[in-house]
Amino acid sequence: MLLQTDKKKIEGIIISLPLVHPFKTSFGEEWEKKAIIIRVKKGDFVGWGEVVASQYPLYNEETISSAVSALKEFIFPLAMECDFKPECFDREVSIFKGNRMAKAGVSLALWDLKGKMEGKSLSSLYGGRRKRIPAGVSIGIQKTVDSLLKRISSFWEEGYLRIKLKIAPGWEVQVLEKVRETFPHVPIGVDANSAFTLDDFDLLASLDKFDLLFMEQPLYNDDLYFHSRLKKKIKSPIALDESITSARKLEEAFLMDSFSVINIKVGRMGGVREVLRAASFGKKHGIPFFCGGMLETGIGRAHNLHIASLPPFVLPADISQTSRYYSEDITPEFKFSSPGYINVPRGDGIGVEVFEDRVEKKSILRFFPE
Ligand code: OSB
Ligand code: MG
Repeated sequence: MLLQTDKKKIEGIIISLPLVHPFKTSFGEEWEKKAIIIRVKKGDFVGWGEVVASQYPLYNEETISSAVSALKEFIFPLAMECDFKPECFDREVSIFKGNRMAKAGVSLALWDLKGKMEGKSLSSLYGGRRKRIPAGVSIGIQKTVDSLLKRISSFWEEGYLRIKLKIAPGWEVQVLEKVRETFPHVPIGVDANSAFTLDDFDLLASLDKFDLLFMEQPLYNDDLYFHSRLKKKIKSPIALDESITSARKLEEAFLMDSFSVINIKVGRMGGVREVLRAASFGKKHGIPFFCGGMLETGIGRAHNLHIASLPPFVLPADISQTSRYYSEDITPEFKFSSPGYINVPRGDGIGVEVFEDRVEKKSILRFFPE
């Protein structure tokens, strides 16, 4: 029987933050970011995590509400049984299928707690090397090509090292033609968020002429095999995002020759252990990684910076300055330390302060273990 006071030591807080600019992908448009912030307490120490599920199951199958029920019913109780030890949690939680974003939010909070209790940064706990992370930016679909060109130009001037453009059927060839006309040398990748099909191989091959850094998840969100078929037909390097839901999937995709580079997101992969496994596989086989993003608040972004410090993360990340996302975040602002680079925070755990008053102010629901 759990004591009521113990149940208060782990909680989820749903917050909502308005985005500075709406973010439109092949699957939908977001005007505000809803996130589930995880807070765990042990003694005087507090650990923070973030669940990156969205309101609707458009990126993957999880949602904010599916995550809330998974957290309350079985993920929080498991974290308590593990006495908030992240190694125990990451190992035991794997008996539960799916619900990876919900699991990852707690995994991250427990790793932050451990870092703070041991006086170590997450980067050092994970075996990270990099002190600063090369930064890219991901630009959504705009109302007009002109406004897209303006956005590219302003981010490029700010110093981002590469630009990722969201594409979708009808927002590809003609748009990229204009983009390349205006910016012949800017390093550009594209992300389709699984919007194309087997009927589109010729269309996707016609993007070869735009000299793309990568083409991210052009096909089905759970697919490895057809991406390997597509890879033989196009020159743009394929990046996988949605399909890589575990270290084992990464290995399968590698054996199938389905990709050239990988977008790693801890939420999509269910927690820190899975990312560390993927990183050791990536290191062994020389796979280039970049750290992806889900428009995280400062908490998730700090976690991503630590992850991106691991050896295989050689490519510019989808980790941008705070100003690109929020006018008022729940941590201090992330800014370039020199153009195109964001430092890995150096304090214990995530290494950044969390403004608890802002978390309170933005919160729309709080919940505890059931
Ligand atoms: O596919 O990488 C994606 C944001 C929400 C959902 C999916 C994706 C993205 C991004 C944003 O591309 C990257 C960022 O956080 O800056
Ligand atoms: Mg993506």
